[in-house]
Amino acid sequence: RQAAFRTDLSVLLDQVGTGKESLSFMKRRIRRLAQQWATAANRLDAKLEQQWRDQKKVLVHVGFLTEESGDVFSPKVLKGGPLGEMVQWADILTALHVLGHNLKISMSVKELQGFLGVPPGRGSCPLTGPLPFDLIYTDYHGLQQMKQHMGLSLKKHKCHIRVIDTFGTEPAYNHEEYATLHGYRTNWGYWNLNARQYMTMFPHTPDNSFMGFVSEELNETEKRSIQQNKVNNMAVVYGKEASMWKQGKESFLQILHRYMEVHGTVYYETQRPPEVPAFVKNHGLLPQHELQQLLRKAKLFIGFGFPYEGPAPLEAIANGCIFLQPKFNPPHSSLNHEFFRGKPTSREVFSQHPYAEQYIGRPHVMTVDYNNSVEFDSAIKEIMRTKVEPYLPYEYTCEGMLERVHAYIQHQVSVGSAGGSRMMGPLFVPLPNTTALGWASNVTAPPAWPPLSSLRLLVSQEGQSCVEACQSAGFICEPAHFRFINNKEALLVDSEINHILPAFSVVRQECGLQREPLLFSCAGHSPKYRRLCPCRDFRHGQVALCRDCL
Ligand code: U2F
Repeated sequence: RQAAFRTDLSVLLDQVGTGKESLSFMKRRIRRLAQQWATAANRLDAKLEQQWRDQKKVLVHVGFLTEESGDVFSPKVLKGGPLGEMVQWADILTALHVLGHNLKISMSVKELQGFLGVPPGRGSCPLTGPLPFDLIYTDYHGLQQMKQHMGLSLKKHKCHIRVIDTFGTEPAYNHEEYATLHGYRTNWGYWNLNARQYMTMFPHTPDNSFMGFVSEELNETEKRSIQQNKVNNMAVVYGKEASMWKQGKESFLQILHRYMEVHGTVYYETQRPPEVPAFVKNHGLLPQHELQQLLRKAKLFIGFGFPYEGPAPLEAIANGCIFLQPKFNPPHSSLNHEFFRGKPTSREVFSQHPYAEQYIGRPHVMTVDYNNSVEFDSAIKEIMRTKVEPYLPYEYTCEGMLERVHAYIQHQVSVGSAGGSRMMGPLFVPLPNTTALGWASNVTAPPAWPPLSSLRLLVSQEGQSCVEACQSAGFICEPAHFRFINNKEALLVDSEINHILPAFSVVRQECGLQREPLLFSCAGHSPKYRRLCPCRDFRHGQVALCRDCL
């Protein structure tokens, strides 16, 4: 069946259910953005020009909100706890609904069992027969629950699963045997999925797929009125929980206060949190739409280093604020920071919000060393002088998210229908007969996605990862292309260039190919190797898609 765009969200709102603050938060958000989604749906509909879109049977099982996983998030929704994940799930649900798929939503193990056809009370009874869904979106908690309740058949149906994973999972952590042998085993990783089945909040780990979320887009009239009403000396602090204001913040807050009126949205019960200095005008935790109003007036949104990689800076920038954030030197990672410890990634985070730094940058984003009071002081002065327009990258608009999710659903899956057991697309296809120059024309079915025309072959420096090598050349690493370059012919492309695998060992003067497709990794690097990197082009404002990807 062909999927048809939906602009009415009432069925979705009914499906989300009631009884928890997290669900109410998500529903408020869905309602508030309904008009934006409808406009975006109409625009994308026109852009796709009648392109056929399969209607998929989709199950969304939100593991972290199930009672069985402890659901620590719901009780904190109104108390300054994390909301980023709920923002993202609300948007994923809306995108799937708007794209016209046949959607089922589960927020408990019981519902999961019901949808999967597992008889209640027979927890370990494996699902028999075909899987009633083409795609299942879940998270690490949900994956664990599915393992318990689907037993062995999870393995068989694994290719239909997508795992929403904020900070990302690198291939070395995902491959069970490799992770166990080489010290990459964590509580979360080692599911032996194709790394592209993990979907992240920001495009920070190209080995995974970038799912994202949305932020409100302003029309021209709103943009103009915001610019007219900006209060040049008004700053809002990024941090809704008192603990984010702890220790070491006084010195730069004092500097900031010399120039600006400082506002906060810190949750409190009855008394003002002692961590928040008296000169700060604290509004308490605000509902999302009131926060937007505050950001419309403010000139500066200032980060204290935590939370990492949340949605709020994008909202601030979209409302015409400049986002000021601390540089991390040395970078934070699972090796040196409690928050990242045990997460299945070695990614180094060089500032509070690397996406804002790398993809947006000045004048909207300033990343400075907060320990250097001179640098900090001059950043504040510069911010007060600078005029900026509200800005939202296309990939964070409703249309951008719909476009991306549409492309994944239609192209990233193998053609298999519900019940099929083929592994997800490209990695498991036999290598085409490639030659140095002719590989684009010699490809046999099924067609590659992203298409091979997007491939740009590069050799990294010693110690450099393919993430960095591609980035420095203005491209993005594309793990789906590894299979085309992991062969002798590709290495012969330039036998002169002394080429983790495929790569060239500088010491041994030897090339090495990769035998385990699950270990193709954009992130890998080693001082002893120069890597062969499959980069690709990307659309301006939509890094998940190559030029010919739609
Ligand atoms: C991130 O989670 P957070 O919830 O801490 O992320 P924030 O950027 O603070 O914002 C989440 C939403 O909270 C809303 C705001 C954002 O959309 O509009 N909000 C609000 O409604 N009222 C207020 O007064 C202030 C904010 C990240 F997203 C998670 O993945 C991480 O786990 C977490 C820790 O790094 O950080």
